[in-house]
Amino acid sequence: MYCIQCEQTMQTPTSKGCSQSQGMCGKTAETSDQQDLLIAVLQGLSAWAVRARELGIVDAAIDAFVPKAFFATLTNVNFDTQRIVNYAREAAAMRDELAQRCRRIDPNADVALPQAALVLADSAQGLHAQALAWALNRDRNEVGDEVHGLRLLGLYGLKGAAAYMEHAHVLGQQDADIAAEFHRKMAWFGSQPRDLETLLEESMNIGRLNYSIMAMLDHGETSLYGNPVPSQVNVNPVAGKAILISGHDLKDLKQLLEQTEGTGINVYTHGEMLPAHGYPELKRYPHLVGNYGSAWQNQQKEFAAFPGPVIMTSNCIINPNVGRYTDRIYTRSIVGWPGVKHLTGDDFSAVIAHAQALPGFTESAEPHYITVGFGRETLLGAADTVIEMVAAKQLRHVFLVGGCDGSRNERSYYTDFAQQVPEDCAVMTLACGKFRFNKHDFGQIGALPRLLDVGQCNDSYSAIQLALKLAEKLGCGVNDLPLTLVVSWFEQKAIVVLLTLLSLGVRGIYTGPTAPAFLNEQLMGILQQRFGLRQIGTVEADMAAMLAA
Ligand code: FS2
Ligand code: SF4
Repeated sequence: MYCIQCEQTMQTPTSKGCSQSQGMCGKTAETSDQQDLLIAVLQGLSAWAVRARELGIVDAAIDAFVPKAFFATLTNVNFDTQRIVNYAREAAAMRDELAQRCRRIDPNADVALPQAALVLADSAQGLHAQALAWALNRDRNEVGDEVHGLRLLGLYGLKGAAAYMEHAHVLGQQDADIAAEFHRKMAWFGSQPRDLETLLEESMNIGRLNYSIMAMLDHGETSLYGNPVPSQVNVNPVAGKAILISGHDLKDLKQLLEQTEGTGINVYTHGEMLPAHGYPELKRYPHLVGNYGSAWQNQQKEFAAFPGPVIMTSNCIINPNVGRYTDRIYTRSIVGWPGVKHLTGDDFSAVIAHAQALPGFTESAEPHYITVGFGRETLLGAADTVIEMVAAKQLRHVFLVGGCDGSRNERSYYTDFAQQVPEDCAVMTLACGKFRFNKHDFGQIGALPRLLDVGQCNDSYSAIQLALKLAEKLGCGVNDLPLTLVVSWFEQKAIVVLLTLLSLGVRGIYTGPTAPAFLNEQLMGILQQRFGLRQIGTVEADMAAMLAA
């Protein structure tokens, strides 16, 4: 096992990366190894998808399958080895069928990438041997840490982009040009490139590609569910039967709301599903009663205490056996945990029946409201107000404080930071990192709330749109705005969002609490030198430096 993809990876003074029998997240060596093999097979399939396009063959099913299966290898998504192996077999079958179609047009059609000729073994032993041969660190000693780390920056960035492609696809959004570029990147990173400059440039290209993907996802969400509007959300329980839904997939929530209508069951959002309360087509259901709990790393306590079934629509799932709710949690789509019921299709009746059989909340708690829904349209609509407030010296600075949450104690930096933001400054936030401070009352600044919840991690697209709009209206660059990004790392969606920001020329981003291990010292040095990327220090010193800049 060799997995180094997230911020919580095991680190000792002498070695970095989860490399024993199980990773910090609970992923077994067997699952991890099979995920490496799946990546190799997907790279081979993508190489054929690139070749097929040259022959005029564009296969929408393959364009959807590759990112979806790749998504299953992200942190905290799929821990079920058999499902990973099934994806690999499906990919190999698609690849062989596509090769045949190509050869019907050009009998000599072929691709050079070795992964394209990978024939999966029939036995578990054979698959294990193949997985070791295709381990992501297979030539690390030969190429050195810098090249290896840069390859992983691209590969993990591509994983994040794949996740957003799948989220968009679920909402009916697919783009043949985006898919073509995605396949090219998959195949290219599969070719074990070694040139540092090209690797860095291709990582930036993945960032640019992801900008288009996030735009496509934004279009999918807003065309189906409307533009988010500022909305109050109760974060305390309401008496009655209850279902909790987590992850990023708004379509699952919509279907659940339709099917629970009139049943007396209350639906609660959890984690990255919180922004759903701002979408007109979702918030109109009165039985979407509120948000429960906080970020993913607290789920073992929070799900254990929830008196109804739980649905995980995407990342981040962690071991349900610890909190003893394995019989009460359901996975969807790419999510998997061995022994957990997996729901396919559009029918949630099993979860609904389960909720009816469980006690639900016996009494309501005093409501506590927070505000969400500062999506793209709302933010752009506030651009003139922001400019006027800055000109009148009423608004000094905006801090975007957000990103992924995690378990390290050092993450209290983000709570302290948000709470110490001066009264004449505002905080924009997004993704699950917001749960560190989003129940705190930040009050108002003029006509604006001082805390603006922009949405999920992918809604960084909305924050980027606001920054671009402000820069355009003021006739300056994004880096000249009184705006600082203070983001927290965890998994691969954060990596690709960072690549997007860097590719758009955003400089001086503060990151923390610790970099994922693949971003070794040399790589961080490169990113610091080229993009002014900074590591967080103390709240007081960082805040002073940001305001002075
Ligand atoms: Fe949080 Fe986990 Fe959003 Fe990440 S719920 S760390 O996957 O994607 O943000
Ligand atoms: Fe370790 Fe993170 Fe990989 Fe899990 S996803 S095995 S915690 S590096």
